Amino acid sequence: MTDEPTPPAAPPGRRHRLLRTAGAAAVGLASAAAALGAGELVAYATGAPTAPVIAVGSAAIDLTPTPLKEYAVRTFGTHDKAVLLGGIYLTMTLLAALAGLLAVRRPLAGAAVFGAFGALGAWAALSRPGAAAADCAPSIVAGLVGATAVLLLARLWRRALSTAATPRPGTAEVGETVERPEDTEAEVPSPPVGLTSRRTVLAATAGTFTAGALAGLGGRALTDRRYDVTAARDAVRLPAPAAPLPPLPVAVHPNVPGLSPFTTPNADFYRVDTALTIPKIDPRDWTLRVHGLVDRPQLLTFDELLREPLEELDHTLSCVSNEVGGPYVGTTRWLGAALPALLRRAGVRAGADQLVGRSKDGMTIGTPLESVLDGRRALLAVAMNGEALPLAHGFPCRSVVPGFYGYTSATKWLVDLEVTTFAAFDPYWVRRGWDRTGAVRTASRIEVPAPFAKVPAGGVDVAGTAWATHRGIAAVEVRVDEGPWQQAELAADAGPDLWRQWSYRWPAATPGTHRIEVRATDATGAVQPESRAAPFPAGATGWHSTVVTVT
Ligand SMILES: Nc1nc2c(c(=O)[nH]1)N[C@H]1C(S)=C(S)[C@@H](COP(=O)(O)O)O[C@H]1N2
Ligand SMILES: [Mo]
Repeated sequence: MTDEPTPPAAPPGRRHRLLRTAGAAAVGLASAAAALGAGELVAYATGAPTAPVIAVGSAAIDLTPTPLKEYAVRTFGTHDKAVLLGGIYLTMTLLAALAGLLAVRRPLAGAAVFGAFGALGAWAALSRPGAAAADCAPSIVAGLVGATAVLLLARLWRRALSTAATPRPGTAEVGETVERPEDTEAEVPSPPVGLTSRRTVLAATAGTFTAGALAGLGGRALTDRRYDVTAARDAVRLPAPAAPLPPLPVAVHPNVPGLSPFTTPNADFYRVDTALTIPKIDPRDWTLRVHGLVDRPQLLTFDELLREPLEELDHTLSCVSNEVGGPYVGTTRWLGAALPALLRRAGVRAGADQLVGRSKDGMTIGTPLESVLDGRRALLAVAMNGEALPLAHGFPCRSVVPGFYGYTSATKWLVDLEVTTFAAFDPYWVRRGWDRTGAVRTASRIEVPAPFAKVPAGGVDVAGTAWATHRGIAAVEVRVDEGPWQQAELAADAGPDLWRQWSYRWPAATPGTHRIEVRATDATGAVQPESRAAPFPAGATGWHSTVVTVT
């Protein structure tokens, strides 16, 4: 046992100041909870995208400069939205605490912070494409509730402090600090001594916080339920295709363990979009407007769309943001109405060269019109892999045009098609510097062996996928440690709109670390270039490689 002296107790003044700071921060946090809770409740009437945090987050996504957005997609992948929302909540927590500190000294200034927040949210909600005037209501109510809460709580707080600062004989409990006059902030005018106890103000602060949190969670749950369309999706009866495709031949897959399946299950299909909340569209309310440079504008309901002769299309969709070797690519069997037939019915006028799809949430995606009409199979898709489109993949209808990255062809939650010109309109991503054509670049990736795998010497199965959507893959080559290129064996060809899987049996003789590289040749004879390009602005280039250890 050491004989240490007991440390001196913290001077009562400092402990008191600490408590006072924490309390003031709590006043700010409770007011913020009340504000957000009120906002979520009002969003029940105006829809989930109008809730303050979602509105601000959506505006933030649209305002994020392209390099930062690329960084976020690269670093956080499909978790980028969770990271953004987490960042917003964290920032708001800090600012709310600061607003509380401000409010106990200058109540009106604290209230003004909440007013400013409300105004920011209102502006964000009104700036969303297709916003209605009422969409600012959740944020305005949130601002007012936050400002009121902080005024009331700060007042209680100041009363409690001044009560404590003026001890009456016998009122201080054992161990309770009695504030000395020099601790009182000079700028705080002493309100009249009331009977407000610390217990009252703590209860009021905690109560406000709890009520706000419950209102927020409850409001969000109610809103989700009110706009839920899963039942409507389950009720969709998909008509049989007019000309069904035969099943894909088994031989499209080299049957190497660990290689991804040829057709991507819906649940594993990559998701890339800017939607913080998935647009909820009831097919009974859905219409598709076709207009612009056409002779006969069209308006289709979902029932009318389903009465069109439906076609199946096996197709590999990929994202321009996919890095070399990356996961943002998938293959599916779409079902939908022929897009070229619909455009012909509308009567495309001479001079038009761009087809712009608009989504319910205001995304705009532009495709070269001549490609849509050049004989390729382009669809207004309603199903993937025999199921109505999953909500995250565009229910009830999206466009699909083989040969183009998603950002120039595959509008999810599609509600409007405009025939126009490239000169007249820049879609969302083009305005942010991306290539306006967005044709898929040839890509290939090694999936087996896994990176840094340890493999026994002998015959090692190397396998992967390659795609040059709408051109098709003619060859895949593999080389080890920059030796001579070897032809990989291509699995069966299911058509140019699909990826092609490949395998190569590598006679791995030398133990140690080896680097395997892959490159593909598309059906035009163009070999994938070695030079690395980042996804921005027209898609990544370069050879994928993987490092393995032979034991
Ligand atoms: N409404 C809407 N449609 C969209 C997008 C979007 O952000 N909003 N992203 C596009 C992009 S960049 C890609 S790669 C594909 C991805 O489709 P998926 O999420 O079904 O895989 O959708 C496209 N369609
Ligand atoms: Mo994309």
